Amino acid sequence: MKRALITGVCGQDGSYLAELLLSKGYKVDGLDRPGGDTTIRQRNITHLIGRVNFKLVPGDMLSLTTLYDIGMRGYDEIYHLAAQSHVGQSFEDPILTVSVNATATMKLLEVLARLSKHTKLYFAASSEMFGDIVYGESANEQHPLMGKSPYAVSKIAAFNMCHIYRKVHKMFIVCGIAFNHESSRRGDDFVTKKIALGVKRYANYPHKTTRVKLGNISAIRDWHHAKDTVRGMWLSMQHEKASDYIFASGVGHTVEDWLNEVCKIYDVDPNKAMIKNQRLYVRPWDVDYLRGNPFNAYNMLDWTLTYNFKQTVQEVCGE
Ligand code: G4F
Repeated sequence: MKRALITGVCGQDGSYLAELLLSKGYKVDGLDRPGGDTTIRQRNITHLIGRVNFKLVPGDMLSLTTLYDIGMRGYDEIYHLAAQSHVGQSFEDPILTVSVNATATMKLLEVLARLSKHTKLYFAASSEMFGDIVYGESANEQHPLMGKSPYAVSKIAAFNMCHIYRKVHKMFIVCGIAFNHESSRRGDDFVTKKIALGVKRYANYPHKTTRVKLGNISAIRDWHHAKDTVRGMWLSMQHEKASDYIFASGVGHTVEDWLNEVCKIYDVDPNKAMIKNQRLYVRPWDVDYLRGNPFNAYNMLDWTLTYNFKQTVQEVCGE
């Protein structure tokens, strides 16, 4: 029986990944950072708590004790998903973002190199690392990294460090460069879920006070479903060679496209349901266009998408 650790198990990806690993017969530990309301924090994994082979391990990636314990447990596989993952918030607290996303990941690498070199590590990198891609083109794993936010820079630092440990310490480290991936378990402050919840509220109470307040709705993102991403994570860790993989749909849509699709579901006029360019939600420096080329994941991992754009929107809306 393989033993795996998922950091960030309470998040969207962590919860789907825990389900997948349990279905494959793994013994799964989930790192759970105490704090806030437990019911809210654990809402994505309530159905897993108490299940045989699933255990919550309290800890914090910022704690050296936690990192040391992880090293000492000698896991077969670690899926390192814990992060400050909100790009907008990274402008508000760049230091925390770098501490959690970059420095803690670097410490984890060092701990594993010293205490548990056989452990395979998956690092959740991000398409934000690319910064803008030339309009109309798509990024593969070799695309230059020109991050435009503290979040992006933190992920670039950790990504580069993963390459160093893969090369110098001969460790099995996979970097998954996931483009935007969504689901009904997405946090409420990401634009997809925010629109889904906001338009539904407007449909029920159509009034100017219930309109969804948005920032830049012309940004283009390459969205797919998070269940597909986590399958890619697992597949990439089973390949004989550790590598980098793009997880993307290869199709770009604007935030406005997402809004229009949600408005179709609730039968409301998008122009009435939202207010755009709200300063609070416009980023100091936004990535205008992101589209990925998942050829390597398709080719080397037999990774396929089971949700298209429309189905992803529907599932996020819970419809
Ligand atoms: O939903 P978002 O906040 O996702 P973003 O910034 O693309 O990042 C997500 O995907 C990355 C992968 O590419 C992950 F690495 C990252 O951790 C995260 O999961 O924003 C999407 C777009 C942006 O252009 C943003 O400016 O939507 C635009 N937007 C417009 N109005 C808004 C809003 N974003 C948010 N969160 N809230 C708004 O009101």
